[in-house]
Amino acid sequence: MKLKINILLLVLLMISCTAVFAQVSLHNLRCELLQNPQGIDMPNPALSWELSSGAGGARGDYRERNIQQTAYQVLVASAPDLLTEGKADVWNSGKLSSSASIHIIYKGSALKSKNKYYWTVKVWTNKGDSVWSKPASWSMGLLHYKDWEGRWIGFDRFFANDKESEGRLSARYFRKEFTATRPVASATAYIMGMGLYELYIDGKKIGEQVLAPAPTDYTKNIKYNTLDVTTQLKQGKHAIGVILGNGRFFAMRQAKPYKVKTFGFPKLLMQLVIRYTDGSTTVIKTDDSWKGTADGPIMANNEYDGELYDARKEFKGWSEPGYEESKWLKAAYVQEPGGTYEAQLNEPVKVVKTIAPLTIVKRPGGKYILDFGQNFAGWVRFNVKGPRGTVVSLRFAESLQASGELFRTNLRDARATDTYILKGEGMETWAPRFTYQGFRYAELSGHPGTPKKSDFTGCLVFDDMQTTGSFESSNALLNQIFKNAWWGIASNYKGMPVDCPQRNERQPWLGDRTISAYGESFLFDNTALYKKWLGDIRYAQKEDGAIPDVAPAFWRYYSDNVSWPGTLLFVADMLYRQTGDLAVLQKNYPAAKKWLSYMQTRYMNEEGIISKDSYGDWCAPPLTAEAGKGVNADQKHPSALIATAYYYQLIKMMTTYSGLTGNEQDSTLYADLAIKLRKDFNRKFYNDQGYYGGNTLTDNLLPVYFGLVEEVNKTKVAREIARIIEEKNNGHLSTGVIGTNFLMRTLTSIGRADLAYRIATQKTYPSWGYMIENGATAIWELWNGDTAAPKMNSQNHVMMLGDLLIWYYENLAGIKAAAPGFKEIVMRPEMMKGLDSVNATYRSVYGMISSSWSRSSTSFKWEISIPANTTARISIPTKSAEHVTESGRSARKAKELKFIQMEGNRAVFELGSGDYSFTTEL
Ligand code: RAM
Repeated sequence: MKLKINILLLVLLMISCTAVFAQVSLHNLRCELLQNPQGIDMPNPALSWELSSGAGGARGDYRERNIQQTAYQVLVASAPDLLTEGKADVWNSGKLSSSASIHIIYKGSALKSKNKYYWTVKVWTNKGDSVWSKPASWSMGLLHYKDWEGRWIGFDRFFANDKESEGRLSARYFRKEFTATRPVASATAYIMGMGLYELYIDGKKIGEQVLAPAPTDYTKNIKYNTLDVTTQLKQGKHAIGVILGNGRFFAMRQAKPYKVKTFGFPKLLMQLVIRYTDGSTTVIKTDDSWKGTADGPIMANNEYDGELYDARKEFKGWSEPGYEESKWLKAAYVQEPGGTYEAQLNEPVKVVKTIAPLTIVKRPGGKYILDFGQNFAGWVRFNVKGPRGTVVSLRFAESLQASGELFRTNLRDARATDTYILKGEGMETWAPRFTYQGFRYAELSGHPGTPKKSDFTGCLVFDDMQTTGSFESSNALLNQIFKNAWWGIASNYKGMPVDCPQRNERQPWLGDRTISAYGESFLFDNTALYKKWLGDIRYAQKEDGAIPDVAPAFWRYYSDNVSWPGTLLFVADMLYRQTGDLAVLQKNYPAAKKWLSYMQTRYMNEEGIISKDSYGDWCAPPLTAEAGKGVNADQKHPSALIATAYYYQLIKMMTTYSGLTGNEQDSTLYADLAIKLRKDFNRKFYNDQGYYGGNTLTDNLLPVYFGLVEEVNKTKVAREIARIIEEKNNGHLSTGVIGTNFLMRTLTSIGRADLAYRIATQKTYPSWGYMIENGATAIWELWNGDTAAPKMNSQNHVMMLGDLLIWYYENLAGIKAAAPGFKEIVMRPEMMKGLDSVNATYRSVYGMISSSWSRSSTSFKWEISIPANTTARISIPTKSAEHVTESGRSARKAKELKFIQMEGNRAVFELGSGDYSFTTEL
């Protein structure tokens, strides 16, 4: 009898072991946040992985609960078949006791330029071990300047077709033939085509990237792209073709040298490294054996003005072997741009989405207006058939005039026109290469037939990032604002975050992204882009410490204010908190320190006040839309309160970050300065009536959000904020970019989420709903975009989003990081009258987090998913903890849930990974 029991036990144990074992799986292996990246050029990249208990990620997949990693082991090898413990020839980390599964710094043998590395990981958890993960890989770029074997080629001069006065050049074409003498094992192209390039091999375009590489200040730093072209190359004859467009290299407005930075004529440095199967290698590199011409079909191009393409000038077969190149010129050696070379680690820009026109309407004079139903950035690809020499043009605009004509005044002098001249050889399909426009409407002229909707495709062009989140609620307006925000954000990512995609500006203004970048991160994985942009800002920093308002500083604005340059630290802070990557802080700390001290020395008076400011609460709404009618919105109201409050907040961040980044020597200095500034600020700006400064909404929001308000005054100031919104503004905001950055979260933190909700769901002026009521399909630059003068009035700008999207996720869905990277999550959805359900997901670096709640007057239901290797503290609105059930059982009694306490009418629990389904009575 005894023996029998023993055997039974053993069997049971075995079954449960196997079951657990199979449930811990690993997926989404990433090197420096990208999956299988090409051309990493850092000596110690970081590796991350996700654990899950099911198929991985989405709701319903986290079957096993409370999984915590206890150890890991990483193997790196030079070939996939060496990825076993005994054979891994590059790195075997050994089994390390650690819960860390993100940003694991590579510590193996020195990584070599151009090599490809394969890696795998195994983890141990409290619930069993994983097997070795499916291998991932990354390839190294060129680590050293000397790895570049070729020389810069180009033509440092104008050609006949160049339109110097327009700031538009004809594209430069380069070609080179070569022979692969042996069977090819692998081939990789490393390319810097300035300003923009397209690479062809044997007539085929390489890669899906467009508008590449990412723009930078080329005198400081240049991004190269690494492209695997192994499948293109067989033993035998080949040809490389490269087209170069202006991009940001040859400035679009040459006539404004006081403002615009220009870099010269297009130029190229590339090399193609071919490894043969016998182990030997050969490098095809740019030199003066290449041939070039500026007399090709792209007769003029730049971003603002568009492209002029004459298909009659196409050179058939120019990027294939055997092309008759005698009319082409010998490529000239040209000066290198000056910047260091770095692999582009941010995602390439691509045609991410296409949309069909909704309507095509005939207009007088043989013209047509295409309406895509959506304001977006990109271009139109079209099919056309007609006689040789027919000139077809598309002019773009965001909206129409009452007459039905395009409204183009707000583009300022951007010509925003693409022109195609037919070669007359049957159906011709064309899209521009080196331009993009921000538009909803396109006016077609010169079309030789009857254009059909199906001949036109709107191509949305932006950085090919992973989607991080979704959001839906019971409120249709909130959902529509979310959609508009998605289009606005997507339209303004172009290898850097620009302010707008349509007028003659399109600049990466720092102030537009201070907080918006954070909200954007809930929709798009913008980590690599913003890391790159922080680099752009650091490169733009002057010797003395000054940081510009635009970076890369294509427009040279070094106006010395706090709020725009302060974005360096705000965005670094955001990346650290959202992704847990401490390296971001380490990298940016010195630049922030230098700039803060620069500002303090020059602009802080003895009373601790910084009066120097440039923009004030930029684009705050005029009292009524009517009052703002025809008024230019570019009016500056510098504010010492804003400058000083921001400065204080930045110093507070530095106090924390000095310790985290190994700069402890600064901690006390910053801490003391913060204490002094807080006193000074209150002395100067606090009014005993219970408000700050001029008692604008923004003047009061900043001190509250930044923690500047003395304890005794907190209630008064909070009451004043509510009074301004309820009584003065009749439930509306009255904030510009600065105030809107902190509006929704401040209101929520003072217990007035209801007011935040009221503001967010307004349809009257000024509000996001008002924009939509007046036809916005993205987010406007101005609250009164419908009445303001066209001079500075974009219909596709993200800055007015402020902290709205953060609020959607953190406060409506209740998904918020409590520890960097969402290692700890706090879930506390706000309940307010009128909002009955929210369903949101967010893909964190640990995996998918989801929150889907709904409620009636008497009950609350909540389904959540928590990724493995994280924990969450959740707050459930309820009558009492006893009323809460999880999957039909009492939550208080469930052993995977830890009841913490009641906080008002909420029950707080702690739990680990898994899918949970809560129900309770209200
Ligand atoms: C305008 C735009 C831009 C803003 C600057 C200060 O050019 O509104 O978004 O940052 O002004």
